[in-house]
Amino acid sequence: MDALKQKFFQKSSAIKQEIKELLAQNGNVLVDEVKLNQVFGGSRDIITMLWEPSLLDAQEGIRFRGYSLPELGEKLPKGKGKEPLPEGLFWLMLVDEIPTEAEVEWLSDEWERRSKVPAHVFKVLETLPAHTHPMTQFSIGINAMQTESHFARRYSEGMNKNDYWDAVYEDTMDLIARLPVLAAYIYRKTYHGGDHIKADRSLDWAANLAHMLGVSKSDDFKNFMRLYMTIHADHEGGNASAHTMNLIGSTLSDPYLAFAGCMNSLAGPLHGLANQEVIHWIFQMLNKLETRNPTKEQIASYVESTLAGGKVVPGYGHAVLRKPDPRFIEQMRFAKEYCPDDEIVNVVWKVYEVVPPILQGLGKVKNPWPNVDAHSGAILVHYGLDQYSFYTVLFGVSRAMGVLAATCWSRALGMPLERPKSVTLDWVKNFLAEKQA
Ligand code: HAX
Repeated sequence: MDALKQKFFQKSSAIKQEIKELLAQNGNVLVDEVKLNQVFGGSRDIITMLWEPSLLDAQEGIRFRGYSLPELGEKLPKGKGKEPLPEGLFWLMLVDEIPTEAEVEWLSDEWERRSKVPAHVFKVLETLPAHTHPMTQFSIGINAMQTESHFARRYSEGMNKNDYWDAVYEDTMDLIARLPVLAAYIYRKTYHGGDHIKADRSLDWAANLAHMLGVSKSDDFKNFMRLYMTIHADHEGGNASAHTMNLIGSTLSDPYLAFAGCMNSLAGPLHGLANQEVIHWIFQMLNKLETRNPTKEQIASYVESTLAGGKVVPGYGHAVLRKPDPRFIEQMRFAKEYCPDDEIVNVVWKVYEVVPPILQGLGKVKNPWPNVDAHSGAILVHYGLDQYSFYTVLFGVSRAMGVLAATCWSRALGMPLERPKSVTLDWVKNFLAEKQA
């Protein structure tokens, strides 16, 4: 058993026991109450799930095992690069420890060792029409890889429930290892006529993805990919994609099937697809205004026309956050260092000055500030990755780390089938009538 797996087993066994004792004493303690507004309003804020890798604070933003993004920037190993390695974040999310440089190097090698995608997956992708959206291809590719699931095979052979964590750990490691290869294959197939680039075994996980995409040979792009993969990795458990993962996983569907579902959820424009929508919206605006350097007044009038058209301003707002997203700020920090003069990056910064007061003025938007998706596209365009339909795939590769780490925990802790309660409108009316009586 590898050292990470052993560490995870020891920690999760101890915490399983701790939870048992905690619930024996406190199982009936009330942690929340549900209002009708929440029943009709997308279940906002209702506490219903345990999710170990990260926790989101409405004001502060995301913390991974207690660490903010700037803190992670200081503490996580950086290997040969200048930004924290996502391998280190995965280690932290899984076992709640900041790894050493040597541990992270081991994980890079381990993922490289597990990275072979079976040939039939590529064959399946080749049968799809050329215009198939990259997220659809990604989801189909993940489903096609399910033939390799340790969990599915061992379950069908009668696996003991005490061993679920072991099979899920193996699937987690394989899947994370293979996703960059799958993503790069989809990118090169869709936009570069199938001119694929071989992995560079000397590179870490994110840098190798940057290499296989083949849009820029610069070390800066590798650094951006390391940062990108780190900041998108997890956003607690209630967001749509993570929750989908949790829900599907709770049926003991294997991690491949659950992760494909997770990606289908990420592919919605109110969620992960917003990163594609943002850059699409920016280029539409620049084309309409026939300038690459719009004034704030021009941007404001374009925002107004978006709203008047009954559409949302992509990249702005959030279901939980009430401040500018620290993931946006981290990307801004990167862009200020690496590409401060890029014209699209500068448009993103100008949009940041213009949009919040307009959304605030509507009086209904709870969070007028930018989210993670408002910035990423401009930096990708800077490095030559301007096929924005591909952007959510990159988000998905990163998100695998958080949701799969959480799935390891769910199976190790023996979490049951997820099954919240729904009601009908008649039920609500009767409930209110009885309450009044
Ligand atoms: N532009 C215009 N209107 C917006 C808005 C925006 N960016 N954000 C919210 N609103 C509107 C809502 O559509 C809603 O209007 P109605 O009452 O007319 O339906 C009203 O303001 C209240 O919404 P809210 O409570 O502030 O926001 P929600 O929790 O309902 O929704 C969303 C959160 C992220 C879906 C929303 O802010 C939005 O649509 N933003 C734009 C799309 C986007 O950037 N999504 C990515 C979010 C982050 C993420 O998941 N990344 O992957």
